[in-house]
Amino acid sequence: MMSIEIPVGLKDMLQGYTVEVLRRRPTDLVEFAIQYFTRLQESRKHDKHAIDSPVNSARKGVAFDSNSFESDEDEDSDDYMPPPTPNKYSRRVSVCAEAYNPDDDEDDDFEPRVVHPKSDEQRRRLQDACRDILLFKTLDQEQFSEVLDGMFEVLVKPQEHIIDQGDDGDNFYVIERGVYDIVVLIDGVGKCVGKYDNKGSFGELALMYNTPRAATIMANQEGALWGLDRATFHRLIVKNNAKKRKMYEAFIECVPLLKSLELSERMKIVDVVGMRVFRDGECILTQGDKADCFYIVESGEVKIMIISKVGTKAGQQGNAEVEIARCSRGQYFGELALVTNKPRAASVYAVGVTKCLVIDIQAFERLLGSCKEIMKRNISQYENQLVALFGSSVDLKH
Ligand code: 1OR
Ligand code: 1OR
Repeated sequence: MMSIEIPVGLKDMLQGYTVEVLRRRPTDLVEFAIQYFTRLQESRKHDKHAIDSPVNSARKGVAFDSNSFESDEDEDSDDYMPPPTPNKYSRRVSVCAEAYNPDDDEDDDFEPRVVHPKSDEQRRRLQDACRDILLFKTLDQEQFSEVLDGMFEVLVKPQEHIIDQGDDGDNFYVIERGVYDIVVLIDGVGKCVGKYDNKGSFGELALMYNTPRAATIMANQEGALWGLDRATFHRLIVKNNAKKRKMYEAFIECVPLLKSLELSERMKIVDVVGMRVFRDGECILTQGDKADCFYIVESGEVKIMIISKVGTKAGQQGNAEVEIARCSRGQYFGELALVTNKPRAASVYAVGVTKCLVIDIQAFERLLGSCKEIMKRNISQYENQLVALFGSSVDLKH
């Protein structure tokens, strides 16, 4: 009997192509095949390059579920064959074409996906860590699930530099746990300008604007992060930013607080804002809590309530929430705690369904620094109003 030897990798390669054809349903199969295999070749070159970098290979090493896939050794060997084109159901790790260029129409027809398979337990932890990530808040379900597929776990040691200021950007990171210092060189000296405390994300700027890393991020203790590679970040987040700019441009133009900023500065705010929708009566923030973000009302209304000591019928003192102000479209709240570095001075509730733009504290510091004077002026008005409204009998909790 004649035996035909099937070259190693052929089956995977054709299977990958077939899966993409079924997923994309291109009209021209030959044209699609040319694009597909060109990308595969590019991604293989890129992959080999990435493996050369110790940082990248370390990052990848921890990302993989050791039971289910080939090791870095396999990738390094000369026989290394690119894994099948990734899709949601693929069990193998795939790293695909590098930069997504939003102006390149071809990319719309063919967008290879990066999938890092995860155990149920990893996926649950990842979902928890990503729940409040503002950059993901304007993605649709499908885009969000692609982001989750593309993320890989990174374990870090105390003092480890996850990012060094001045480097090129490789990944975007979401924090699962750990405390991280933000260090910026000021007159040649590294100064800690802030911290991430067991939540948040970093590393988006170099990837969004193709600039060197703007800060060093250093682990204070042992921690866990989820990384997203540059190409996937571009394809999903940067592409979504164009849509976000269109959606919020007109609104952001008419926010009085932001009037003094340049258009480009306002657009940078749009790039990093998240959108949250609150139900009628839902608590948006609570008096006394630690603050990590700032809000602008896009539609609906919020009421601001403080806990005040009131006399009861029996002549005893009790605590009651008293409404002190409302904010509607274009107005902001949640700045006081960020400016004064104190806990939230009041609680805020939605009145009717309310949509708010949300800006995290680091972006607030970075992008709204020049608006702080306006905020401070308004804050001094709060105190005057307070005295006018309640006289001296009001007891703010702090
Ligand atoms: P990146 O890709 O530039 C460093 O890599 C990351 O640090 C950056 O993205 C942000 O995600 C994050 N200025 C610049 N980048 C910051 C800052 C920051 N904070 C966090 N990052 N400032 C500190 C604000 C508290 C302003 C410093 C002058
Ligand atoms: P935050 O970060 O402290 C609660 O979180 C937010 O409620 C606060 O920022 C402000 O945005 C807002 N008048 C108007 N708005 C207020 C006031 C206020 N206090 C807090 N917020 N006050 C005057 C009452 C007539 C109270 C001043 C302490």
